[in-house]
Amino acid sequence: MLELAPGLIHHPGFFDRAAQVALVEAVRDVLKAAPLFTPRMPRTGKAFSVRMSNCGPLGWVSDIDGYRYQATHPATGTPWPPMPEAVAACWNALAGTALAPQACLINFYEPSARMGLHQDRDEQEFSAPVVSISLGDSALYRFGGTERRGPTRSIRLESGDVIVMGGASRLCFHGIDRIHAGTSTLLPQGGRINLTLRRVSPA
Ligand code: MD3
Ligand code: FE
Repeated sequence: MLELAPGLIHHPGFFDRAAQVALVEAVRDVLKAAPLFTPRMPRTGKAFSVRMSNCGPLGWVSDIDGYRYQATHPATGTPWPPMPEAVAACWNALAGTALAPQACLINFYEPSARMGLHQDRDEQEFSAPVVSISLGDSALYRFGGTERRGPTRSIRLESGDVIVMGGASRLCFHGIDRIHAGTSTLLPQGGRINLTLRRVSPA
């Protein structure tokens, strides 16, 4: 593992190929029950380039009314499917907290998708880290400090990597600048899946 900044830990190759294949299979099952939706920016309604779904008790959604966590899928109205065992096990191995994860956001990136620099601050509990799992094509991940205008660094995230953002890095700015299309054979149609695990509320 590599400490990129205080509390920002990179675990390259945490999941081996067989574990990645099993995770993709589990994500496909989740998406059958909770299909990908296109989130929209609050106020403007502009579509994100990333499509999303969730599993676990709570899911993160964004629409014209704002960002929030909710227990049901915005289109189907049904509860999010359970978090796959291997995803919860990753949190238990790396998060360093007794609090259980409540939300697993699934981000699907086509090669042209991006995620602008932002902070994750829609949670009511910041003592737990955010744990992020990368699958499929590699991505250029950018992170800075807790001020939007501060300096940033970039690293490449590969399929099977896990990033833990806790402590002093829990509220750091971060984003995905580009997807390196064709760099992984994990997803037959290409693209990238990111699973982001979060604790939303205090114990
Ligand atoms: C939180 N996702 O969903 S990894 C997001 O790869 C998000 O899809 C990106 O940012 C993705 O909110 C980046 C998750 C991540 C990375 C760094 C963080 C979350 C973080 C640093 C501080 C707090
Ligand atoms: Fe984020």
